[in-house]
Amino acid sequence: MKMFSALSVALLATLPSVYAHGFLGQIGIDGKFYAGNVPNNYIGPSPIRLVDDIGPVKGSSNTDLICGLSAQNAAMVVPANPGSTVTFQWSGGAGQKWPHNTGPLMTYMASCGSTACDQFNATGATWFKIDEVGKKDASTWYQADIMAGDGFNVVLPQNLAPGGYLIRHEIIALHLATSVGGAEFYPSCTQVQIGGNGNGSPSPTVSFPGAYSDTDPGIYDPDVYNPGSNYTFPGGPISNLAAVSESMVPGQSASAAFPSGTAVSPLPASPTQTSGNNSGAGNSSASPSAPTPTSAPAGGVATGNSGSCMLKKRNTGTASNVDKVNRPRHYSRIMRRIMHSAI
Ligand SMILES: *[C@@H]1O[C@H](CO)[C@@H](O)[C@H](O)[C@H]1NC(C)=O
Ligand SMILES: *[C@@H]1O[C@H](CO)[C@@H](O)[C@H](O)[C@H]1NC(C)=O
Ligand SMILES: *[C@@H]1O[C@H](CO)[C@@H](O)[C@H](O)[C@H]1NC(C)=O
Ligand SMILES: *[C@@H]1O[C@H](CO)[C@@H](O)[C@H](O)[C@H]1NC(C)=O
Ligand SMILES: [Cu+2]
Repeated sequence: MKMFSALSVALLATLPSVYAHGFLGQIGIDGKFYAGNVPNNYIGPSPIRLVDDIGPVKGSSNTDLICGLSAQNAAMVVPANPGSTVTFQWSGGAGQKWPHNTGPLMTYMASCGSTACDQFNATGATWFKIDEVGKKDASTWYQADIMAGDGFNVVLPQNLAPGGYLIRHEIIALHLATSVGGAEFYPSCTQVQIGGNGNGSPSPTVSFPGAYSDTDPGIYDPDVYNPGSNYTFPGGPISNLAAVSESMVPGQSASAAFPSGTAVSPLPASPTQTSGNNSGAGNSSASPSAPTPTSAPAGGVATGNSGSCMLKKRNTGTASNVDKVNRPRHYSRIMRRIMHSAI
């Protein structure tokens, strides 16, 4: 065993970039931050539903598309309001930044109805899209900023009716989307209790699974690496209850406290977004208040190098479910063996 560990360490050291898909490491609401639990390593109460692996959900009919891999209800339901600034901080797993840079970020919400959100079974929930961002220019996606460690802010719709909601914030990683079934879905669900006195009734709504098809142009995308290509978001248009705005925000390490007064810059409207109608996108007159967070708990993003992602076969049924980012096949096999032994 000792020999094998030494070998593992040596191999790990020689491989360019190892590990990692990722998960929503923490969420901030008006500057108050809550850790997400590290998959398979419950730490303590969180409003983010616990997934059991950092690997992707594969396949548009997978029921894990609702809230992530084998998602379990979270213990906390945290307060928010119409117009609250919600900050999503993605992590690539322990000590890693989010590893992907290709594909959209989309945010949906669903009412928990008369059920407390920590008890709410999201199967059959009625979702409405509040936000989506894709490419920032011809060849760069906003997701690249997430990979660089940034957080992402969404200002919640102004006319949300009070009550319990799930916020389903999702990254679709499209680096393998040139094959049908290649897209990697990373949904997350956060349980919030919306206050205020809004009375909006969302329309249109979608269900998960159901909103996506494996052959949607924004999910199977042979042109994904073509700089001139326009991206078509899946999941239908943004609902009447659109986010007020969205923006990138500098990310923080898991160990550092979130400083107050973090700069926020609203995103410019993307010239390449071709579907949906986010009237909030690029609204530069909107100036969401800078977060003044309290703490940055465990499970958040790290400041280490980004890695390409690795290896885990989950919930497949389609080809190309394994990431093969610049890595010879035999490395993958060796690494899979090591990961299984080492963890
Ligand atoms: C949620 O509802 C679905 C469909 O009714 C059911 O299959 C599933 O077991 C339920 N989940 C839980 C945790 O009760
Ligand atoms: C993308 O959309 C822009 C704006 O509508 C258009 O000018 C351009 O021709 C489109 N590009 C492609 C490759 O379709
Ligand atoms: C987008 O939404 C705005 C505000 O609701 C509306 O005025 C505009 O017509 C919409 N544009 C499209 C293309 O739907
Ligand atoms: C832009 O945001 C400001 C401030 O939130 C709001 O008053 C204005 O109506 C918005 N404009 C559009 C086009 O959404
Ligand atoms: Cu991945």
